[in-house]
Amino acid sequence: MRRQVINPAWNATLTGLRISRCSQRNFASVSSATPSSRSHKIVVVGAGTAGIAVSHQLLRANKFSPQDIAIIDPAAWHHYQPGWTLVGGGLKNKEDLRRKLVDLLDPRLKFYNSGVATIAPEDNSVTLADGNKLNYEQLVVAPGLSINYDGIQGLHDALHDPSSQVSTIYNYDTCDKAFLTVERLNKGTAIFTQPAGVIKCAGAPQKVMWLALDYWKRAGLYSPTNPSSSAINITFATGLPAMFAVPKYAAKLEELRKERGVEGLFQHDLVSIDGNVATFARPNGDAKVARKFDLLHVVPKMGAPKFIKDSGIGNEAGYVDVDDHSLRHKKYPNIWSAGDASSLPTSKTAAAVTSEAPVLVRNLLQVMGGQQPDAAYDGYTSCPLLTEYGKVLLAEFKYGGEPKETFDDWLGIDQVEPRRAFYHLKKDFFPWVYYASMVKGTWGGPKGWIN
Ligand code: UQ1
Repeated sequence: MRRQVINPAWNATLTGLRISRCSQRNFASVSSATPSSRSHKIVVVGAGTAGIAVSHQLLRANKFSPQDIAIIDPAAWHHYQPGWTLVGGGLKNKEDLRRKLVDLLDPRLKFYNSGVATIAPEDNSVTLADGNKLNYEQLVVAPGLSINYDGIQGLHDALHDPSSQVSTIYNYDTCDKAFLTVERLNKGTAIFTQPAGVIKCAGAPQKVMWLALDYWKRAGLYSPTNPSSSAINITFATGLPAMFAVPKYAAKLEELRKERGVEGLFQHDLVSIDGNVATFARPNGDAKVARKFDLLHVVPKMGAPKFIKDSGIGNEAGYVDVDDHSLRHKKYPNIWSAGDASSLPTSKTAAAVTSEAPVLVRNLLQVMGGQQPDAAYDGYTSCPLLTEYGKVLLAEFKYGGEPKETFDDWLGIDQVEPRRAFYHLKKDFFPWVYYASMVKGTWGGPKGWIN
């Protein structure tokens, strides 16, 4: 394990972030410097998947001069986070999935490598962590999610202990530890958790498990047809009531779970780790359940960065309160949001951003041109769910949990069946097209190349 370097700026966050200096972007710290004030036509908060795609799609409209658009992000690195499940399965090196953020940004963008202290929507301004103030005509808020490592007692220390069998793929620093723990296990109980509540990429918690299962199967340590006499036994413990939120895919994944002898603990929400004991909360005040483990893959709790709610632009749950279809703020018509920190009631993925960004950009440009915005997002999102080495179930759906399958529409292929072609999309094509096109504003997901 690499030594952890703790970013002192994080001390100011209330979310309890204490893990990676680069995979998490801290937007809520304040430091002192000589404050100044600048104006931009558009300010974009966040240079993750949504912020960077939106910024570059805006530039490609050829309506802006250099520095008309500003982008704010405190991070040094930009990560292809969908690849971290592949790192957890030993299929990729995490170093290959990141780029220096500054190298991805078009020089026509004004880059503020800083966090955000607060947004003042009535004043059309953003105050940066370094005290500088930016005025905007239009604001795009896309800071992503914060991970609350302190939401599970004992998690922080267990993750940082190189000898522990506790890991998570939801972090640059520990995504490779996940595979080490899988390789190291030769007998006992492996538990894979998923919290109650919203996380990014809701399928990832079980992707890691399916790959680990396949790894142990190939190593002769797990027999799906005879789990009770296998050296390793496997449990999926989720805070949710089913394997997946969309009934079509949930049914298939439940079938796989049973077929493969994986124990399912539903509505079991991990709350603490103490040595080799994991404790789960149950609904309705039922007694907590404690389980011994020899390997624990944890998915921490997540939420929107606190400055969103503090700035008065969040909904009850703290996400940027935008219209489900126009992506325009419900109260402030010159504020927009896409990506994980938005209130859009869909599964939070990079695939969702492929459909959200063009809608946001079109509507924002129409509003700037004095027109009515006419583009509507239908909730499209996708989860390329690794079910074993070499196979992916390509879940694609829209609002209402209704399947919207690209290859069914196109070729009549039912995507509920795990396939090798989808595996190569996930492992080879998406990581490539992401850096070759998506971050440049030229990838429209199921629509193919755009702009
Ligand atoms: C996609 O465009 C994309 O972006 C690179 C992904 O990576 C995170 C995806 O997982 C998916 C599913 C898409 C959607 C594109 C197609 C062709 C189905």
